[in-house]
Amino acid sequence: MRLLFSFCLLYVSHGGVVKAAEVLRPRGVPLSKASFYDPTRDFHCLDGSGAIPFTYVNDDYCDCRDGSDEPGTSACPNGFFSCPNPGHIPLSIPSSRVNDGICDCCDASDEYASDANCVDTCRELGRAAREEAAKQRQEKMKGFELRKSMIEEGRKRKKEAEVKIEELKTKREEAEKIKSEKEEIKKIAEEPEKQALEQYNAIEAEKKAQKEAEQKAKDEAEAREAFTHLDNDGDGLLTVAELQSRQTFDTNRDGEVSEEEAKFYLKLEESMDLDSFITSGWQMVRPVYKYDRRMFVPPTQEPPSDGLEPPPIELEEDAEAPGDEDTELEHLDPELDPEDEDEEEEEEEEEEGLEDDFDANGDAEDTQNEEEEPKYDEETQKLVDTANAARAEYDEADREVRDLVRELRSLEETQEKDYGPEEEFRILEGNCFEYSDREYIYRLCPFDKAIQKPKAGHGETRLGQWGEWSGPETDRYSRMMYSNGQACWNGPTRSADVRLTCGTETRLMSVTEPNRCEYLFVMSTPAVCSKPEDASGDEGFEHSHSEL
Ligand code: MAN
Repeated sequence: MRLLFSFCLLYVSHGGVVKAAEVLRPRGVPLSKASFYDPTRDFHCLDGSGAIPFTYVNDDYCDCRDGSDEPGTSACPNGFFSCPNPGHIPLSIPSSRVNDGICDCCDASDEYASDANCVDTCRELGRAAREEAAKQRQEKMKGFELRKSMIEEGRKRKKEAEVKIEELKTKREEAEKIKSEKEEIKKIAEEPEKQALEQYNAIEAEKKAQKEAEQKAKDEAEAREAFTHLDNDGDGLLTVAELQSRQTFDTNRDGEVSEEEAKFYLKLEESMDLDSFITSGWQMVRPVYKYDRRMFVPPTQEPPSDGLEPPPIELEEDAEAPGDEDTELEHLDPELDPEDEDEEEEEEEEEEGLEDDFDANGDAEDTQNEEEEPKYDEETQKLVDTANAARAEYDEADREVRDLVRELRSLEETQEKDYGPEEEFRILEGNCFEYSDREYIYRLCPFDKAIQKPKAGHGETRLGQWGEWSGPETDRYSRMMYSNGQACWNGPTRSADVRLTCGTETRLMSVTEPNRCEYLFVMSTPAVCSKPEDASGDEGFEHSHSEL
């Protein structure tokens, strides 16, 4: 049996001095376990499963259950071989790879008894790895420096916001004071205005009621007069025959008043008494009756205005040949009021001598439709103006208070957010970062929202609103959760998990959707860069990892 030893050089740091040392240990034993392999004593299996003479170590026969007696051979299926890899990082490989013809260790130590022509590449690989590590360390250091300025800026902004909040509070107090003063002035101005308006409205209502009563009496008198005129036999009843005796009611202009035509004006009854005529009959009879009467005004009086349109029934019939189907009575519904509002107004205006309101083309001028502002007497108007001015000033003061309250609330909400233990994330607020993949543009606005926008147009989809820091307990500020996004079809509401990694700029590195409607954003930012563990220089790399 032959012990397979390898001589290994080790750099040890002692009192800050680095010097080389030789450590003799069996093949495949890592430096950290060298002390367990003492050739002057029996070997104790590392799992405590037994002890064997030291000569049994690496004798190509597996004695220990954990394979620790065969670190340099492939005898134990569960053993491990350590490549010393001088110039690079030591590597542990399963012992089954020892002498299997494949080069696993960069120093070729795993293929000491095979035909594989392994070449030692550890120095080149080690140099490249050290260069890469140094580069990364520099980046990390740069990120760490940037983080410091983010902290500084974040703290500055926090202070500024605090100052601003105090300023706004003072302003709000002043604005509230002004508002209550204006409210008082408004109340004082509104009291006499209210009284004057009540008085004014009472007078107006009275005038209106009076006018209406007069109008009603006038209408009634007209109705009575017409009734008397139409009631040929003076028996107090208008009959079908009486109406048939008057061409006025020949609605379809066929030369005779049919029973149907006559009944239409009697609400489909045989006759109508004076009371019914006043309350409902006159309303239907009036347009044709008045039009007809006007046709017979004596020539000395002004003929009906050329431009004055007859009531619609008459007009249609005038324009069409007698017996025209459209004028047949079946189209007339006694429930329908043959006289519409405009016609009524027209009549009244005529009677009141307002014909001048019709222009040369016979069109009514707009004046009648204009809603006129109520005209108050001078004193009431003055009170209304004063109250209006006071209301306007109060509204302005009220708006001022509301604006300040809104601004204050939004600032206070910002202050309540957790921008990291050292305010390092605060400056990200108000900025948005984008990432594009084949199909979508993703936008992350830290402490606000995450958005997905299809490149093919359409609207944006809300993936989530700022929720909380969601990293593990030991590293809470490494992940952000944006939740309560738009509901997913037949699924949960969308959410975005944002993982933060150290980088020299804040940017989105990738966005994926590992589960439907659950998005994973990876964002680099200096805000999470910690101080590199060993920033003293390249040697540090060798101190901890290299065996020469
Ligand atoms: C949209 C996008 C996708 C999502 C589906 C779910 O197409 O928001 O990311 O997976 O909806 O229906």
